[in-house]
Amino acid sequence: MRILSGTSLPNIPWEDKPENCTEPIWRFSGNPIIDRHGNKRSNSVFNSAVVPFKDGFAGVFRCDSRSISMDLFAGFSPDGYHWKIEDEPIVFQDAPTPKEYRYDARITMMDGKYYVTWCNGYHGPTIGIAWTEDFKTFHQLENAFLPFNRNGVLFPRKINGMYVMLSRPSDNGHTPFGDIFVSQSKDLEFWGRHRYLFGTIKDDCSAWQSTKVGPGPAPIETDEGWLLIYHGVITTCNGFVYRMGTALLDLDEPWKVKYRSKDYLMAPWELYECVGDVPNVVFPCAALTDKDTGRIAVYYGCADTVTGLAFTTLEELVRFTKEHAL
Ligand code: BMA
Repeated sequence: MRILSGTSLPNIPWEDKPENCTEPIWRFSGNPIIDRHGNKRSNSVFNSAVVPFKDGFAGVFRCDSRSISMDLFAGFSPDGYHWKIEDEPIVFQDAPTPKEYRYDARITMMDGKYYVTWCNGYHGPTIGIAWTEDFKTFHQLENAFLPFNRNGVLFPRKINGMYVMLSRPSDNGHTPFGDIFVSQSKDLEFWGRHRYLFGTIKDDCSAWQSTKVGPGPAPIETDEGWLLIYHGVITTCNGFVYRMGTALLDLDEPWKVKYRSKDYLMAPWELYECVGDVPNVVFPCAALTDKDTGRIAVYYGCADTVTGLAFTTLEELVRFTKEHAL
């Protein structure tokens, strides 16, 4: 079992699995790694993306302000645990549409550039795309889709000559539905060949993903297929509850699902995941990988308030996905 994309990352944040742990993924003992006071005016820091950058790490962070506006901020870290987030939001160059709100970034490394995708306000939520080489200057491209759409996530390489992106068409509110689609583009501007990937499971064989599902971090290329970590939502008498699941997709035709988890991978169990501005949310947006060891570090938003880190391996996730498949 091997990770095919990405690089060696000997400095990946890591803690060994605790001896008494029987889960396929385990939380960093120092969680949350970023509290709500991540920068000068932040009310909360969550649903953020990080990547290896130079000798350390860089990221694009969702910091909701104390007036409760949503925007994206660059941040840097020497070790992946301690983050310095800028106080001023990212200014996107050549933005094709006026700035409204921005949230829930993902970052994909491709052809020496870092591509950022996020939920971009334009008469409702849609998918914004930009690229940067230094996390200082960001060049914005056209929005990928018509509103309403959320959770735009790029694959880390072209597939059969095409850029490929996952997304989740939505509504202009708190969307009580949602299936994942795969779209293709020759130039990162015009998107088409939309294919259905997978949707909700309505019966109680997998009720944690009965309301909506959405892609998380950029898919990880492995010799078992594209490994996708995603979020699944159920509607309860207390509102939505967000959990994580996994799937393995065909490498050449990534709209074909090989396996998809029936049980959830991770659920809001810890206090900082259950108590916050939006209770009971774990929302994965980034995964660092080390090609040599198969180690994976997942960054996820906790209760729409703080940022958590969890550890797993390729072997754990593939075994989990296959053994607990639908
Ligand atoms: C979604 C987005 C996410 C958020 C989630 C739970 O619609 O707003 O940013 O984490 O709801 O509140």
